[in-house]
Parts: sequence; C-alpha cells; structure tokens
Amino acid sequence: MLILRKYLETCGCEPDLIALIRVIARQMETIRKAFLENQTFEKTQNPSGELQTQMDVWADEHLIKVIGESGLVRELASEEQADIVRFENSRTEYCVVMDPLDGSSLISTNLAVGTIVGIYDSGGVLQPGSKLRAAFYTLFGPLTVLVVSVGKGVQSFAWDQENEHYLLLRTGITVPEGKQYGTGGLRKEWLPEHIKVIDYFDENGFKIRYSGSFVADCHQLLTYGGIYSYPGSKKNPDGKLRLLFEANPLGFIITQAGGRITDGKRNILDIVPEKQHQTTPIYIGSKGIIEKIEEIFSSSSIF
Ligand code: AHM
Ligand code: MG
Repeated sequence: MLILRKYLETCGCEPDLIALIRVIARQMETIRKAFLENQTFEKTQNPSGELQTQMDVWADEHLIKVIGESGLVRELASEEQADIVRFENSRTEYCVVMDPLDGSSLISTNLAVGTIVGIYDSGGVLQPGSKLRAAFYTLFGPLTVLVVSVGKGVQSFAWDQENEHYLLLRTGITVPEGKQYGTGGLRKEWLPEHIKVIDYFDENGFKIRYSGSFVADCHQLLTYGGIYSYPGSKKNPDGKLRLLFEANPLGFIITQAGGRITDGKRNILDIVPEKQHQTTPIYIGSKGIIEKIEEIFSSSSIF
C-alpha cells in the first residue's frame, strides 16, 4: 500500500519539503498522547482573545520546538503566538502557518479536533493562500487521518501505529455537490446576506451539520459535500476564523478537491493578508453552492 513518503516522492516534491511534511505529521501521535493529561483550560488568552486550552499551548510549544529543530523552516506564524517566529539557523526558506489545535473547545467533550498547516516556498507568511506550496491537516477521530495537497489534488492517509507510517486511505478526493450546511455565529448577529443564504438552504432541503470544529466540519465536505460557514456578523463584520491559519490552508485543500472558498464576494485565496491574525467571513465547500452564495451576496448588495 502507498505510504505518505512515497506519495510525496511520486508527486515530485523536493526532499526538504517531504522531510518538513513528515516531521510535522509524525508529531500527531505525540499530540494524541498528550490529550490525556491536558484536558482543561488555561487562564491565558490567545492573540484573538480566546481562552486557550492546555492542549492549545502544549501542541503549539511542541510543534514550534520540533519545527525549529528541524532546520527546515525560516518563518512561522501560529494562531497561538502573538508574533511571527523566525528561525535564523534554517537551511531552507520555507514559511509555515499553523493552527496547532483547531476546534480545541471540543477537547473536553471528546469530539474531533485537528492540526492545520500551510507551507509557503519562501517570502514570509503574509501571502495569499493561492501561493501555498502545500497544505495539510490532521484529524483526531477514530483514526488519526492526514489530508494533504501539494497542488496535485487531494489525498488522505491514516496513521498506522504498528508500522509507524501513514497509509493511503483515499486518492483523488473530490467535493461532491451535497445538501448539508453548518454555520457559526449568533443568529441575532447575522447580517441580511447571511440570513438569505440560510433561508435558501432551509427552503431547498439542506440538513444541518455543525460540530464547532472547523477542521472536522470541513473534513466531512470531502465525503458529503455541502458547506461550512462562519459568517461576518453585526459585531464582527470580518468573522471569527483566521485567514492565515484556518481559511487559507483548508481553502487550498478544498479548492484542490474541486470545491471553493469565498467570503461571499471574493475567493479568499486571493486576499493579500495585512496582518497575522486577520479574520475573514468564510463559506467553504461544494462549488455549485458557493456560486449560489456569491449570487445571493451580489444581489443583496444592490438594495
Ligand atoms: P479554535 O482554533 O480555537 O478551535 O477556534 C476556531 C473554532 C473553529 O474550529 C470552529 O468552527 C469555530 O471556532 C467554532 O466557533 P463557535 O464556538 O463560535 O461556533
Ligand atoms: Mg482554529
């Protein structure tokens, strides 16, 4: 069976990129083991003002240490770090963006959470998602699954504990046109365009699926299609989720699988980031549904 390293070699990835993806991917069992002893919340907040869980802090510190020691990354931006981390001793120019543990409010409920990573060839972390060289995420469900794109479609792998490698699960994954949706935010804070979008779903027989873990909610798009959204609101017109750490890597992967990502008006992957912790409204999923959402947004803005 095909393993992750062989797949990346088949794609023509350079040895350093393969080494970087593998060194991060191999930390997932270490992170999984750390859940048992890190079940509660810290008293600290992350740069977005959210209460950190012990695991947010643990996974962040662990990954930064391993990535720094690898000598394979020049610059790193993490959802849990206020500033960009620079590694002067790097022998490559790769730049990494990461959410060390997405969905961490669900750790105490034992629902699926994961790690999100994007890799740029060089040029710093403040680049549009369309410039990503590679992106992957892992999901801690019944299996530890890794979904990766190096710009040649989307594949998923599962960690084989006994043989200590990632085995191919699905190849050439595509996002079907599904009829399910999930949306974050408070209903009383939704903007008129978003209300119209949700009305459209309800009138057209869509089912609700929303776990509160972006990475898990996006993962199901690869099987069932549909969309995940976290809209802009009256209070936060730019939404909640982060452009660098969440929207771009997942947007890159879903786009590679034939889906799309939008903020309602434009392809999120085209946005040039102005700051590290910038947020954006998000609609991500099946291509046809995203087109419909953009249509609803553009007709709403006429009035
Ligand atoms: P996190 O990275 O700290 O987990 O925050 C992002 C999370 C997403 O995973 C999830 O979709 C969203 O925030 C849930 O927000 P809410 O609890 O407001 O529904
Ligand atoms: Mg997150």
